[in-house]
Amino acid sequence: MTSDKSAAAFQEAQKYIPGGVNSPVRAFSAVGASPRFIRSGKGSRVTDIDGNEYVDYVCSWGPLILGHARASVVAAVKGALETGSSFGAPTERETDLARKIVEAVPSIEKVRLVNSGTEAAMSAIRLARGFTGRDKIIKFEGCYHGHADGLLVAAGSGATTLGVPTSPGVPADYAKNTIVLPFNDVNRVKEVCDAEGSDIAAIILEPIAGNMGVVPPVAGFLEGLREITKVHGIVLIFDEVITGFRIGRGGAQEHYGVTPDLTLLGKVIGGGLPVGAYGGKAEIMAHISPEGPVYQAGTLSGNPLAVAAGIAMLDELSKPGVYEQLESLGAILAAGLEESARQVDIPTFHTRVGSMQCMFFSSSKIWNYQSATASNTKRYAAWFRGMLDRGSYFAPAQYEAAFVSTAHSAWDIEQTLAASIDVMKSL
Ligand code: HOZ
Repeated sequence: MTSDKSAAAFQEAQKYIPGGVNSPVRAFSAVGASPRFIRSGKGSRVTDIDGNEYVDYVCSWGPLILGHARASVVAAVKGALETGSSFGAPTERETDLARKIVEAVPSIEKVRLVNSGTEAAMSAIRLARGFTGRDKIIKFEGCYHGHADGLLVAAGSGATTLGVPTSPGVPADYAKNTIVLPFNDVNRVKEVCDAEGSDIAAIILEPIAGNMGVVPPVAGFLEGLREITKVHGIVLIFDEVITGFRIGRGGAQEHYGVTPDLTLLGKVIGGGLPVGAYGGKAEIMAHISPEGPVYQAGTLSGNPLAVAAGIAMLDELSKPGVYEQLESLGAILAAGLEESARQVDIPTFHTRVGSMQCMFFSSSKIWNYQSATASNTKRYAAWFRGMLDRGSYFAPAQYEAAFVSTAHSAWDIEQTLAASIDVMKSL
């Protein structure tokens, strides 16, 4: 498999774009490779500019739960484009998407559409602060909530991959209001809230961490947070940018039966176009401008193309059998990858919830950031490169998730598992 055209395109891109990419992890620097430049995607597969085809387990980092260029989504976007791409004025479609979100997600009574997960997180934190009149927030090590100041503290995803979990450029004055605690340790949260709960506006977390690899919550963690936040009047925020409409229509909150006060959405609800959303109790959302005094706005918020894609996506996800299919594909992939490592005695630890999963190259159990970041990232990198050469495109970093979509077939996964057996033998 040659990648000369991608290599040349990367060189060219580096002349004009920092690091040659518009989001750091795409540069493949964590896996000692040069990124493939993608020409097109259809269903479960992407094709690079050298003509190589890959079974894609990145799925645009989560949004493409129906695969690439799904006919209904394409038709919806084309239809919307023909009637105007942006108005900066309300449209009925926005209400339609909002209604679908409210109907599906247990915690959401009202929702505001924005343009990205980062924007959703930043706005929800401001809202929680405005609502409570408090400044401090608690976040968890390795959880990633986008790149706003104050949330880019002990952050996962590319920030961890590239060794800058707390970025230069985040003022100490911002970071000091962010209390960072270990994921899955409810006792530490209780201690901190017992000491300074009346100063804490919000606890924010990914209910299933998806940016330090995939780390599900241990039994009692989410329930414990719900209880503590109720006692201290703290706003509980679930960042379901990855898990929303992926783990099920009601997200991780429905799966685990724990209802937060506010929820962040993104990825799936935009069908692959730039969208984010935050929503929750009407009483809290009433503080958002123009209903209330907490300001947040955006020219492209509720953009007609993104909203049309989101509606088409959510309509397909409401058909019977979709999540069962995703569960079964995810299980086959996870079991097969595990078996490929076991056959050659390479220690791995596998985590999975439905259609999101991670294979950690680690002999220990993974339950938080510390255990996740003790993984053998060099081995992941070697496995990643071997898989790429054999036509399977996984995330170019250990600390990310692998996703399946409804477009993945049993044959796709079979091909990937055969490749993994081969690659594991070569490690
Ligand atoms: N933050 C994303 C991974 N969790 C990366 C997004 C991208 O590079 O597209």
